[in-house]
Amino acid sequence: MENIEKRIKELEEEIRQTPKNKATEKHLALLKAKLARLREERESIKGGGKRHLDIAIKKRGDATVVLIGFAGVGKSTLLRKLTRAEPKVAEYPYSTSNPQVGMMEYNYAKIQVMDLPGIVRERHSKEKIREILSFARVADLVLLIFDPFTVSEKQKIENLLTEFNFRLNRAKPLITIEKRASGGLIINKSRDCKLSVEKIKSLLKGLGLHNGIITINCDATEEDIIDSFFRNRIYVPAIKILNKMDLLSAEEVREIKEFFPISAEKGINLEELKRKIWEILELKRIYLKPKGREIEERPLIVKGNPTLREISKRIFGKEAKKAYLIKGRNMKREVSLDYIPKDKEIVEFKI
Ligand SMILES: Nc1nc2c(ncn2[C@@H]2O[C@H](COP(=O)(O)OP(=O)(O)OP(=O)(O)O)[C@@H](O)[C@H]2O)c(=O)[nH]1
Ligand SMILES: [Mg+2]
Repeated sequence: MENIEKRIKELEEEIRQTPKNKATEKHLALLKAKLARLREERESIKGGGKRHLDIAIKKRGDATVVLIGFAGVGKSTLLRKLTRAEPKVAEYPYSTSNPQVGMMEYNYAKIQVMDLPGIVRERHSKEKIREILSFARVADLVLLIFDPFTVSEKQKIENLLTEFNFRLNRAKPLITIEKRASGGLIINKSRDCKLSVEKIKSLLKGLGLHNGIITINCDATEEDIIDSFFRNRIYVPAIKILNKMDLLSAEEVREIKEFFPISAEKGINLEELKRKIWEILELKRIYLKPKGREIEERPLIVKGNPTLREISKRIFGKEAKKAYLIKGRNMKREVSLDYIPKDKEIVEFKI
């Protein structure tokens, strides 16, 4: 372990001291990739260590939203307001020591909300922070909560999340890396990719890959290639929230851009927040009409853009023969099973 630590320090130093220009680009890519590999190795050794929070939380409901933030910003207060859960809320920080969950009902969807212990840099070890954040691996959406006292430190939380492999609000890069036993490195890249073949090869060598096929179908960065190699990165959407907006003037709230302002305690903007959560989660209500009967009262909740074929398999365990959209009384139109229904559409299946 000490040895890895030492090599990491040496590499960091070498990267710092290398001038950044055209001539050194390739070498820097190699060093960066080597560093990423060592860091990964260090994590895998530490990951096997003892656990502090000995609990497991099952994913339930139609989607899971996780609240992350420094201690005392109001995460537990927000959980109480969004769900019927009653976690401890206290004036002193670090009041939540284990993850708490509640279920939020919105548009008939059941959205699991998970409140995590507040992160405190000075008080928590890296291992502890890793452990807290590891609960967010199941998240379909992360809410990064700040208050007026911590908003200037947003970068710290973002850096920690990046360090522990979260990639917020970023699409997964279209890169595949196939390892081979021999044959050297074969690079297939689309026009979008502006990295030179030489640089890509340096990165892969730094990662310890000397034989394989890499296919890049996006405007990839060096980090994207490193990320794709390790395969353990979590691509998840996030909303940055400024809580306790009641403590600020309207003018001050406006100045804090890119944050969604709320007051959990005073209940300000919470309906708007729920709507935003619903939109980002890409949830849809599909109303089913059994043949010859009334439309079912509770819709089926689906995530993303499934086709009618996929939906019929999910509810009947097999593919429907036909599907119809119902538009008002006596208005029934047959649609293809490849049709992707929109929110609130009414569907009748023939099975
Ligand atoms: N003024 C104001 N105070 C709030 C608001 N939301 C929460 N608080 C207060 O902030 C304090 C901390 O709230 P918690 O919900 O316990 O915060 P937490 O983020 O869960 O804290 P830890 O579990 O310690 O990380 C409490 O005194 C809350 O009453 C808000 O919208 N406005
Ligand atoms: Mg709490």
